[in-house]
Amino acid sequence: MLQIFLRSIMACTWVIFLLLTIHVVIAQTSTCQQLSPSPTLQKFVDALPIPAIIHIPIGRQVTLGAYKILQKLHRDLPSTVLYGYGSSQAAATSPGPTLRATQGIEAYVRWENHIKDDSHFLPVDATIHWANPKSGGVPIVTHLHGAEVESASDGHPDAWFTQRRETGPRFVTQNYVYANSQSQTMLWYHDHTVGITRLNVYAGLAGLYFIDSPVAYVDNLPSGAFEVPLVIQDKQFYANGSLNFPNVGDSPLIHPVWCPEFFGDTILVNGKVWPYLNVQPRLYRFRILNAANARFFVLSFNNSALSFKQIGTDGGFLDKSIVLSTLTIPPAYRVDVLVDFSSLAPGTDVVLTNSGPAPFPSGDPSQSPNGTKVVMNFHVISATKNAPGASGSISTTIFQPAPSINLEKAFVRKNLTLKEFDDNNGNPILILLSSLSWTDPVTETPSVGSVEIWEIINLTPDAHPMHVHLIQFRVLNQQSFDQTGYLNGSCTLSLQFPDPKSCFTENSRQPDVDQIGWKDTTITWPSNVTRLWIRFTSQGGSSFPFDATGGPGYVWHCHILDHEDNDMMRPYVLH
Ligand SMILES: *[C@@H]1O[C@H](CO)[C@@H](O)[C@H](O)[C@H]1NC(C)=O
Ligand SMILES: *[C@@H]1O[C@H](CO)[C@@H](O)[C@H](O)[C@H]1NC(C)=O
Ligand SMILES: *[C@@H]1O[C@H](CO)[C@@H](O)[C@H](O)[C@H]1NC(C)=O
Ligand SMILES: *[C@@H]1O[C@H](CO)[C@@H](O)[C@H](O)[C@H]1NC(C)=O
Ligand SMILES: *[C@@H]1O[C@H](CO)[C@@H](O)[C@H](O)[C@H]1NC(C)=O
Ligand SMILES: *[C@@H]1O[C@H](CO)[C@@H](O)[C@H](O)[C@H]1NC(C)=O
Ligand SMILES: [Cu+2]
Repeated sequence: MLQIFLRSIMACTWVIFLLLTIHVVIAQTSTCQQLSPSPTLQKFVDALPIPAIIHIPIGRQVTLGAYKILQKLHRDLPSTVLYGYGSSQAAATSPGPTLRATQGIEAYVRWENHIKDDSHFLPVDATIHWANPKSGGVPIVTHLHGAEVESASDGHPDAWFTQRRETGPRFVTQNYVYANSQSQTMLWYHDHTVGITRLNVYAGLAGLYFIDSPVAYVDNLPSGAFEVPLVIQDKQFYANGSLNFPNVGDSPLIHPVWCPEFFGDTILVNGKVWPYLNVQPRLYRFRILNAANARFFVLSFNNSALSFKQIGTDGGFLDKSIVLSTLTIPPAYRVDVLVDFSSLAPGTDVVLTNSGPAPFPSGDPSQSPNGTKVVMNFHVISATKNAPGASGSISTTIFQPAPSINLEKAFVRKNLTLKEFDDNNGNPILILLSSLSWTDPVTETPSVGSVEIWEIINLTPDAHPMHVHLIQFRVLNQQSFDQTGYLNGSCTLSLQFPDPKSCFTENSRQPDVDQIGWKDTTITWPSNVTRLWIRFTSQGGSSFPFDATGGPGYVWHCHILDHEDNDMMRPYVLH
């Protein structure tokens, strides 16, 4: 299949001179990443905004459109052109409004495209397989990340549509139905258009979606003003406020525009640059989302009196809470944490810091300038009221029991490699799953109700946050192997450690703390096999309340958006 891909690009004669080699050395500093620095902006001068909330009414459709907007992202930065979601042009924001649905009750959302631009305001790379509408305009299609949903409503990358009413080859409808048949949790919606997801999300097309449970699983959890969503992103700006994004690739003969990973020098939370939040000396619940294109955040406080008590992850509550001093949050992860400010005197400032290397985990210091090490400030003020949840007395025991995992009947998919292909200078030109490109025939065809183990074999130097649509999975384990030996054929992954012919260098290990619980996205570490336990049923084990075999099908992909756009995505369909 790779040969087919190569044959198709060989049609361009200049590529013949190109030798594709597997990445063995760290790529030289890329030209992609030498953007002019953002203007200097004072930190903690803007209050943290909270996106507007839309409660999806039972039985009635909500309409959300994508619009071109101007938004003030910092006190001293001129307004920025963005694409945002909203129920009208005037209401559109980035992040978009937070949708709140009820567990067990279908929600109806009509997605519209009101972006009238002739072409994208960010640089499209036409050498990447992308939507490329004949009549121009900006295609969009919205995916609800982590949702248990029929595929016609999943935001398939080829189900895009433009303001000019052109539609992609797998378009079915703009009227989506969300089953809300999974656990209570925080999902997020974002654009998923083939080949320009990185541009549409960077332009602003993302927002939160809660599935609220009528049952309180845990008593005394902070709510209302004390339950705060934090959507974290990195961006880079020109002095005039416009978004800066790479427009010359590292391998310009192959991809004139595309860059392997975008890292911005400025951190935004809920659409404001380095904001502050006034907090009372009490317990808070933060619902954190990493909505960055490629940056992994590793969060901590600059005050050892504080820690994170993690109670939930992508797919809902954890089995039991975990106290952590750092939170590792790759792109698309959600983390549900409690933070107790009650020991801090009014007037205290606590900074939420980031020490995540970029790229992850090797780290190129030039991609983590000082500004990226600061996320936001919490300014402690006097307590004004004593609402429920003010104390730290939250249960630490079972929140949501783990499923019983029976491996006997599980089908094991062994060939799911992540592989990077570089040019002569060691610059990545594409990264593939199972050495297949997006347009190759479907190879993952699980049956409804079956259980599979997906063994993801990372043959690249980077960690990739892998995401599977439709289901919540569990990370079973992970296991290091000798990548060089595997690639030169001197050992095999079909034999287990400690066989001398085995590439494995250890027994399998338990998931890392960021991989525990119900996940729809997980880190897959370099030179590791990461095994996912996937049950193709509703999260609780019963059947899907919709036909999961119909419609355009689903996808699985890397959630570094620059990778996803350049073929690190594969279709999958259920039977
Ligand atoms: C903002 O500045 C950049 C860099 O100088 C320029 O390319 C861009 O056209 C400007 N945008 C606007 C809206 O003026
Ligand atoms: C954390 O940073 C804030 C803002 O710079 C500062 O006021 C505070 O003293 C720092 N906390 C500690 C414990 O150093
Ligand atoms: C970044 O922060 C370090 C440590 O605080 C400081 O030494 C360095 O000068 C800063 N770099 C820039 C470019 O401001
Ligand atoms: C994995 O790929 C190898 C070589 O292409 C093939 O022989 C094997 O059958 C594949 N295994 C699975 C489980 O698909
Ligand atoms: C496998 O992943 C772990 C993190 O879980 C990492 O520390 C280790 O270095 C990786 N193994 C190899 C061989 O790189
Ligand atoms: C293959 O890689 C291993 C390292 O794992 C090395 O020891 C061995 O010499 C290599 N063999 C060849 C033929 O390159
Ligand atoms: Cu990736």
